[in-house]
Amino acid sequence: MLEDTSFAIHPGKEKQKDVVVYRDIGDVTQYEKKDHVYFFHCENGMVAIQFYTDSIVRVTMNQHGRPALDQSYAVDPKPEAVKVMENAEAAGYELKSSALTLHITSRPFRLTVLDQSGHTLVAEGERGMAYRENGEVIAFKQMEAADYFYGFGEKSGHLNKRGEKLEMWNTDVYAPHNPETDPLYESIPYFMTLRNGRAHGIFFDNTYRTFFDMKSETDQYSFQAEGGQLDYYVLAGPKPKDVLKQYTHLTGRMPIPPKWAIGYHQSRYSYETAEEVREVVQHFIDKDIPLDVIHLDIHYMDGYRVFTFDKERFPEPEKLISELREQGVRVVTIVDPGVKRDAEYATYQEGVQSDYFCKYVEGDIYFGEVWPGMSAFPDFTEEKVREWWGKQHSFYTDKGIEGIWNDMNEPAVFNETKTMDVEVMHRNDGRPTTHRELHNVYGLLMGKATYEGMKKQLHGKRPFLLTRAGYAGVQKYGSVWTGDNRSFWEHLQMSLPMVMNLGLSGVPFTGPDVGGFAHDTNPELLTRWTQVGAFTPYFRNHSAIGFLYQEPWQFGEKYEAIMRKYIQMRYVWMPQLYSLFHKASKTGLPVMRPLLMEFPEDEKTYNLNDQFMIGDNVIIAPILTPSTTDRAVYLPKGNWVSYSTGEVLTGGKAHLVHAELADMPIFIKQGTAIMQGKWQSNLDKLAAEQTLYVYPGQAGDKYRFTFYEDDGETFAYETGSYLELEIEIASMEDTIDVRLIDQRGDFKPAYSEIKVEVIGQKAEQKVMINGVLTDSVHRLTIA
Ligand code: MIG
Repeated sequence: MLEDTSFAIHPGKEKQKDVVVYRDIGDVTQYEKKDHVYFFHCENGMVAIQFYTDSIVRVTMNQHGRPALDQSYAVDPKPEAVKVMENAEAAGYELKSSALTLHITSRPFRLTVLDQSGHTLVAEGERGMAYRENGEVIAFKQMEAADYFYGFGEKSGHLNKRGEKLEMWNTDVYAPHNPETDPLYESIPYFMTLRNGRAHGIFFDNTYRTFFDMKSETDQYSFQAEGGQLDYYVLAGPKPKDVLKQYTHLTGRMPIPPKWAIGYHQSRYSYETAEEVREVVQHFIDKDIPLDVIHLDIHYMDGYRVFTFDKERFPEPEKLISELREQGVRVVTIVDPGVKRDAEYATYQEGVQSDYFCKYVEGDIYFGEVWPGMSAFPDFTEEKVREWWGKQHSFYTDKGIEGIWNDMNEPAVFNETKTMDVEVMHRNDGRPTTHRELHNVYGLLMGKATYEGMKKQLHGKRPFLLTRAGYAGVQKYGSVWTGDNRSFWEHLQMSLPMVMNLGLSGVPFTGPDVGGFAHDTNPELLTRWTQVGAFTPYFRNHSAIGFLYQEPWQFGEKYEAIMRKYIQMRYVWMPQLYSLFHKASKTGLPVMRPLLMEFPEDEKTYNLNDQFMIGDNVIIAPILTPSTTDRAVYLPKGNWVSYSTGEVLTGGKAHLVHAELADMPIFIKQGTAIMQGKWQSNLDKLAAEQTLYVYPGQAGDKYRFTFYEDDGETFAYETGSYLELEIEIASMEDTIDVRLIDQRGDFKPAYSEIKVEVIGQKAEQKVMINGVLTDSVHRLTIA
């Protein structure tokens, strides 16, 4: 390939510069308020401003006419009734809610958004909102020297995206993911800016191909789309956590997953027969390695036809599934969107006869080549198609399956463009529009169809969905794995900022293929990766056809023992993790977070890529390079206790810590507590005992957290069947006071009390439980 040689930079190849002329929205000619929306008629179009809440304002520019305000694929809630003070001055307008102030100048239209204390959040300079004759829309915003940028969904590279230009166009990328590999499978056109400890967000709700440019200019950034409206929301912050709450108020929050989905998953492309599957599961049982889920990749199907099982490789799927279930293991099956063109295949017949497939405007079905050969693609932009697709899943639920894995839903097609023809015309519930506009929501809508269908058919049980492609709001339907990574140490390293930025983008349940998908893994990499996996929200080991098998026992007893320890540790930490998943479902706050989320005042955390937090008090600092047993760990202010040695390290600086292969550095903040269970066995994963580990702090430290528990698999929590314990730890000179401040919900767990263990109790300190001094054994009794 000439393109892979220096020919690619041949001087004669340099293209002529494109002539790019942006037309500014221009001067305000008329101002009008209608149904709580402020409309600014301008020379070259119209801008609508609408408050969603006190701290969320939406700005929509349409160069053709009145902005459409009801066509979002991501935002469900309606605007609240926000009290806005309006003020029209000679030079412009002021709109003010309790949290946001908007200054608008009218010649030309320029917008500045400030927070309630007068800090500028988003400002326009010489350039503001504009468009091109080809339909592109763009917003230029001023960039300050102190700005750091996060979010943007699923991106390779580092945590802070300043200095980068990013693209959103859902793409199947098998080629090795590099720092420059962009775009990938998910499009989340959203980011958070952190500036001097204060954060705000922008959600650019546009489904076309979009670009975010924090690179080309030093004092200005821009976001742009190939078409559609310039439609964006400014989120006031002021803390990173506030921004997350605001963003997920708009785009929704993850429903609490079934507990089993938070456990360990084993996958392979593919376990090819029922015997092989049984054998793999049996190994886990025999070796006492925890396993909640085994995945069936494409080989389970009959000729890659979705909603079928191969009769020879998987002759009695119900039997297999129920037997595995008795061993404590569930099956998740892959489902791709492509439906094989086969006149004798029921799903295809039905799709054609009922007109469910994507078509060209002329009426011909679009066919693309994927695994099954020529295939048609359901038009998920239609409600009736989503319902039909959802119903097909009774094929799986009838056999005892509760989880589905959506792959190739960018959609990926084997051709030059890697996807569907952008001229395909989606019917889109009566507002026909091309694939060019809706490409980025195809996977989201497939996920919605699948999740909602599964939910109906599971009669009260929680479904689990794993999806590769998505758009803003994907968290409402599924968890996301980061696609086809490789067994490189660099990919282990890159997975940390990637998962953290996904968390900052509202998607809390994500993780990479542990061990690496393509390429041969090696024992040390797999071991280190499994240690990290035990603490990433989604934990699945998966590998590709043609490469080494990488189940935890594949490389001998030494490595197996360490992986067993860490996979079991996942279950020891389950009460803590499950409480954090619950919190994420309520607030949008991610389970796995960058340190900047908890320490936004500490600049040292702003681009910390090789450490992360679980909740607000635990720092994980994994080893991410080969033959390494020491690493630097940055600990923010406070004192931090090593989980494995009990050693106390002072924060506000970096430390050199030691960790043999059998160990991964974990630190718990003094003055806080964590909740732990016990690993029982694959047959019985519910810990009968819970322990609250208290790490006393300085006199005067107080820490409050909520422990959450429920049945782990139904929606009964929606009607009160849960247990929430509000626990407070107060550290004092001579006492450590552990208090149950509040208990909510009527779920009765298997245990009736929680053991309390104090780590690092001083000789002069006594322990009080609910105000009563206790001796050696401490217990919190559940009412
Ligand atoms: O490109 O179904 O990312 O996890 O094993 C192959 C086979 C299609 C891509 C997914 C990968 C999966 C594989 N799929």
